This record gives sequence, structure tokens and C-alpha cells, in this order.
Amino acid sequence: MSDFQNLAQAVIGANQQGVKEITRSMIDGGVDPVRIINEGLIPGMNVVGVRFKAGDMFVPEVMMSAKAMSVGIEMVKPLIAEGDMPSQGTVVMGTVKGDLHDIGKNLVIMMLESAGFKVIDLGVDVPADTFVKAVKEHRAQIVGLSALLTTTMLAMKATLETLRQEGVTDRVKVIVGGAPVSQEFADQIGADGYAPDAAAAAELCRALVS
Ligand code: B12
Repeated sequence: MSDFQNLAQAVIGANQQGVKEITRSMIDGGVDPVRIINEGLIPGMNVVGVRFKAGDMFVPEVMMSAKAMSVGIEMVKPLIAEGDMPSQGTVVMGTVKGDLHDIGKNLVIMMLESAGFKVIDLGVDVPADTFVKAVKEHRAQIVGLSALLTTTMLAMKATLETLRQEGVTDRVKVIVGGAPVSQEFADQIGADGYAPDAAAAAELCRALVS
């Protein structure tokens, strides 16, 4: 098995020590940190997702895998954010009300930071008003909404409506994402953009501010 496969396997097995050791040896071996994430850590978490869906893994195990994944992420993060890139602008990011998933959002944040954006992370279960306040306070150019549940896609729509009512959408672009979200849904609710993954999210933000 390749290092990438071993790393994915360690995430699947919630083997924090394994993730730590393999990630360390890959970093020391000069492997591109973005590849460590995209070809090792994320594929591992994807398998966890499939098994969870099939009922072969349960919530506590999924959380342990998520924890193992974040051990690796924390190790590569400083390497990606390295280099004093000029700020491209400010992005406010959060997972919408009722939704506690944040692994994907955190990955998007990491990619945005590495692309030179300043990111204000509002965390999870974020009420619409908090987004409004943060955009005003930080003079953000972009707001990113994340949702992982079909039920909280409705909260995403409601959040966008609040941003519109408060006049915030006149000066910021709203982008949306998360596993159940699609370009079609983004168009339907009138978002300015959608991206299927963290790398595409960084591209999207670059395009929106240029
Ligand atoms: C990990 C996980 C959990 C963890 C979350 C831990 C955490 N800190 O995030 C825990 C165990 C807590 C959890 C809880 C629940 N979960 Co859950 N969970 C998952 C799982 C397995 C993986 C999600 C994940 O992290 N994926 C990896 C990341 C990297 O991918 P991602 O989030 O999609 O993000 C990427 C893109 O979507 C995009 N992106 C994400 N956000 C944004 C934002 C913007 C602006 C942009 C541009 C892009 C973008 O970029 C990211 C990086 O590439 C998924 C299954 C799946 N395959 O999605 C189920 C899943 C999302 N959960 C599900 C469910 C049902 C639940 C619970 C209701 C379970 C329960 N009965 O208690 C609760 C809900 C809690 C709540 N109120 O939120 C369902 C949702 C079903 C549905 N259609 O609504 C899923 C799909 C599993 C399933 N098939 O049943 N879950």
C-alpha cells in the first residue's frame, strides 16, 4: 500500500497515532501538504461516509475517525498557510443553524487561508443574525454557508433571505456548499456561487473578488 492509502486506512480505523506518524513521515519526505489532504485524509473520510451510510459504522466511530483526520489536518495546516500572501479579501464562514457538521467547512477555510483570504470562522449552528453582524463588523466581501443535512438546506435558504432583507447582499457575495448542496439549489435560492469541494471553493472566491 502507498503512504496515501496507509493514511486513508488510519483515518478509517480512527488510528490517531497512525495518522500522526504517517503524516509526519510524509511531511519529512517532502510530500505536498495539499496532496496529503486530498489523496490521503479526505479519501479516508469518504470511505467512512460510505460505511456510515450503509450502517456499517456508527456515530461514535465516525467522530473518532473525524478526530483522527483532524490530527493530520492540524499537522499540515501550518505548511499550507505558510508564506506571506497578500490578503485577497475577507470571508465570513459558518455552518447554518441546526447543523453541527464542520469538517468540510474547516477544510474550505484552510484552503481559503492558503489562497490568501482572511477568514472569520463563526463555527457551527450559526443563526442568520450572527452572519449579518459578522459581515458588517468585518467588512467581508464574501459569506460562505455550509450545510450537510437536507433539513438544514432550508436554514441556508432562510439565512440568505435574512441577509437580503438586511441589505447585506448588496455588498457581499454569498456562496454555498456541503454534500447535499448543488449548483441547481444555489441558483434556486439565489446564491452567488456554489463549489463542490474546498479547492473549487478557493477558485470560486478568487473569481468573485477579482
Ligand atoms: C462526519 C459526519 C458526522 C459527524 C460530524 C462531525 C463534525 N465535526 O463535522 C457527526 C457524527 C457529529 C454527525 C452527526 C449527524 N449526522 Co452526519 N455525517 C458525517 C459524514 C459521515 C461525513 C461528513 C464529512 O465531514 N465529510 C467530509 C467533508 C470533507 O466533506 P463535506 O462536508 O461534504 O465538505 C466538502 C464539500 O461539501 C465542500 N463544502 C462544505 N461546506 C462548504 C461551504 C461552502 C461555502 C463551499 C463553497 C463548499 C463547502 O467542501 C468540503 C471540502 O471538500 C456524512 C456522510 C457524508 N458522506 O457526507 C454524514 C451525514 C452528513 N450525516 C447525516 C446525519 C443524518 C447526521 C445526524 C442527523 C445523525 C444522527 N441521527 O444523529 C447528526 C446531525 C447532527 C447535526 N445537527 O448536525 C446524514 C445526512 C442525511 C441527510 N440527507 O440529511 C449524512 C449524509 C450520512 C447519511 N448518509 O446518513 N455526522
